[in-house]
Amino acid sequence: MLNKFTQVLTIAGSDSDGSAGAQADLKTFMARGVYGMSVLTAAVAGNSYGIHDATVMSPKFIDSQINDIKEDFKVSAFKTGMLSDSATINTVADAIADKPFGFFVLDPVIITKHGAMLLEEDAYQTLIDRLFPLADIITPNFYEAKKLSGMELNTREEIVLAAHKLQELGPKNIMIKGEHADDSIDSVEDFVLLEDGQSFWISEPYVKTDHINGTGDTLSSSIVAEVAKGQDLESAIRISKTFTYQAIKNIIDVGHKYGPINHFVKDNI
Ligand code: PXL
Repeated sequence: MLNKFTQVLTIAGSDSDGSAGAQADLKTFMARGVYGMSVLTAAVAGNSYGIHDATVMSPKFIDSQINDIKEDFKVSAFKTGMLSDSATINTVADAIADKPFGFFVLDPVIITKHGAMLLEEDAYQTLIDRLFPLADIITPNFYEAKKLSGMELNTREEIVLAAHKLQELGPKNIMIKGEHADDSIDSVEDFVLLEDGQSFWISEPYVKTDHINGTGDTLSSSIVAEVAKGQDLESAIRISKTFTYQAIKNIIDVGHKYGPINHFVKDNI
């Protein structure tokens, strides 16, 4: 008997060190038990010390990759990660306008954990105009939420307001990932605003480690996998938070500086 797997897709950049981008997405898809595919938008040369070079795929080549997936596969859910510039965003938006790939998790990747910029500043508005209206959920980190909402996020009230402001720009659901501002705080808090107006905070203990490359990519691709397998969105978010937390907590010793998280982690989640 043929073993039919749930099929999912990431449209993202390649990271040579395997810690982030499409590589982290594919590892997450594998760990969460779904068949993963990848359309590459860009490739970065990087290692655990940082990103040292990058190249952007041509719109034509991105379009060819998306068409090849469309023609052959039944994708249940997908995500976007690094989209570099307006030309890339426009290409992806045009190619997915007919909604070929199901549930859409938009991870609005702007900056890496260590400060490398992965989206040109003049493309923020293109992202909002072209992809926000198509997104089922966006998962900005603290910095990205500030940039995209144009708000300062100093209090919980401001984070809630920013989530509503972002929702008005088109995405159905919003997850703003918290930052760990200072060492006296021992948890990280994310805020989720759902399509029906319900909202909740999720708190996880803070893990003091340099091995956090690919955290956001892993969370968003896990949400893709769990929704594709049939979980409702809130359960998919909670399962994915736990998986990501476990992958951070169970450190693997790879690279000399800012290492990857652990996609091998096995858990009853
Ligand atoms: O984690 C954000 C990210 C996304 N995509 C690519 C990356 C990174 C971070 O390094 O390299 C390709």
